[in-house]
Amino acid sequence: LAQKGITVWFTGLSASGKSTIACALEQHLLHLKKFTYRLDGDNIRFGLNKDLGFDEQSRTENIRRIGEVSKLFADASCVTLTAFISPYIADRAVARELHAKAGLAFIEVFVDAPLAVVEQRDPKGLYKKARAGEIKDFTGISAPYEAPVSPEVHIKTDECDVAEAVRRITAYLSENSFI
Ligand code: GGZ
Repeated sequence: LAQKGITVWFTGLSASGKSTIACALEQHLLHLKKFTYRLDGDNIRFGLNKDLGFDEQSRTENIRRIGEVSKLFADASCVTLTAFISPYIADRAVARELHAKAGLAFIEVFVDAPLAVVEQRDPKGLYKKARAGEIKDFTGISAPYEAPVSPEVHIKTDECDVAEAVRRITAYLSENSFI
């Protein structure tokens, strides 16, 4: 019997490492010959969701659509990886509920890096701009980030490198027979 699809839902601040870990996990899964696909800002915010900004309503709609799309991919037997800040608990709960109703597993991975650390990294200079008031509604600075209360996997990126993060997520998935 073919294995069911799942969604591995990454959440965390900008520059926390969501995309990096999701990319590395995708490579690992491809190596294992798994059908996998990664949804991120590059293929969603520049396409399907290019009409959306970063105010609270737009983020909720962003996450609602990503929840629907990831459910469809999972329904098509895909190991679907999503890498979006997804700052609101309620919005992530909607995505989770959508999967539950379809009988599909939803694995929330909290990519947990302290604000001081991501602000220090600031790979695109966005935190600096947000502090200067040049970007409004910036997560962690002028917009909220609601951390998950009981994520399936909790990665503290200042204590765990990318390879270790991939091992931890993969271990969770195989221990629960999701891959
Ligand atoms: C947060 C912003 C903002 C604001 C632009 N707040 O580090 P990045 O650049 O590449 O990733 C961030 C990305 C966040 O988009 P998401 O779709 O993941 O956000 S959400 O789930 O909250 O809808 C950042 C960039 O877009 N960016 N403006 N104001 N991040």
